Amino acid sequence: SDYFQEPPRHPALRINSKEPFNAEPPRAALISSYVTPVDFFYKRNHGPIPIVDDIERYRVSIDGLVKKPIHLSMSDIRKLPKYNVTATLQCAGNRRTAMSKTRTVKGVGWDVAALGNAIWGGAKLSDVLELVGISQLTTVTPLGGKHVEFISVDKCKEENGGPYKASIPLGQATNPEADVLLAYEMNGEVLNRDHGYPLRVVVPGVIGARSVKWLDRINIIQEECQGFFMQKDYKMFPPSVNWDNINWSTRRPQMDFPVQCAICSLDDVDYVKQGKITVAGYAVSGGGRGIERVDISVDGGKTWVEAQRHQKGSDPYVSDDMNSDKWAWVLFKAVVEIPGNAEVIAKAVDSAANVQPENVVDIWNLRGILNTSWHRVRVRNAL
Ligand code: MTE
Ligand code: MO
Repeated sequence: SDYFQEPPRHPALRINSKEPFNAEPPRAALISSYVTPVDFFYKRNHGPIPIVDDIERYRVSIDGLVKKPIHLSMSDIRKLPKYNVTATLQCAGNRRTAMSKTRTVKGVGWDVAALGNAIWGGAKLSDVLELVGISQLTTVTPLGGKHVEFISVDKCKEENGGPYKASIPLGQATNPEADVLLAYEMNGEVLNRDHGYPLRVVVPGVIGARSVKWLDRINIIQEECQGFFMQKDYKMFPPSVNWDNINWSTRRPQMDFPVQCAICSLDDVDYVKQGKITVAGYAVSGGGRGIERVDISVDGGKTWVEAQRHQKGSDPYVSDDMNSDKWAWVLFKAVVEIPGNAEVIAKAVDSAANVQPENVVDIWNLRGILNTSWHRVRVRNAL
């Protein structure tokens, strides 16, 4: 097989697919820290992990609709101002297994942990693009470039053995406030092979699929990337669309992540002693929208209490500027009285007052993406 040089991985990861390697941490491990340790950060791949071993000769080319294409070495990139951005990366397929239970969907199954929160260190894409004469906040180049395509060195089936690729609009790429990074560090360590060594893109607030790992080339193009993962995948279709009537061109590639949350202190069905229990989990939204509120119900949604939220330390922090890391999740916690057998629900509200949809059937889609429905778990009385 092509999978004989995979890196070592933490044995606690739950493997959803071996080749390509797709795995997530157990729920409780996921929320044990605000910054997710690299070992416990979900791994989402579409092919074997490539090996970039000659770092001296590694170059990222920047070309396409630019006047003077360039090649950047890692030391060229490290010379640019370094930024540390705390951002949650979430796969669009997070919580797919639960969506599949209402009606079958196509795709790798995931529980609720296909996401992680890391401190990404690297150069801002807006600074990098200035090196080819594209200034900040440019939305179209003189040569007609409107999109920035990221092309990897990996090889995947979906691209017929070609590299993984994706694009974002030029206006986002050249906006320093959008914090799009070419990252070479994760949590202060050199980025490891699983997460894109030596260099990956991090597009905060956007589905993980656009954060291309093992970057090879940045291509300035007129139309958005025509690759498989932009045009034939990662699009949100209505429940009426099936594999017989699908027309991919009718939908835009998904970019921003909608508001999401999940309980991680309990399994889908869990046995607890009657009395007070702690309901804890994460909440996160896309586009830099913070989390305004997390509501918890222990009676199937009849009544609600508000959870405490925090970022960084363990202290609850609920002032106006609580989303000090605007691209990052918040962890939440509520101590609730369990009446007996019960359905425990969490739902989040973001800073734009977006609320999660109540039922998964209403947002069912054939690729099983963006299951952001209210997160429901069942508790039973333990004797
Ligand atoms: N980049 C490349 N080159 N190849 C890939 O398969 N997967 C994407 C994205 N970037 C992928 C990629 C998807 S779908 C997600 S969710 C994230 O990487 C996962 O990043 P992680 O493995 O670092 O968690
Ligand atoms: Mo993903």
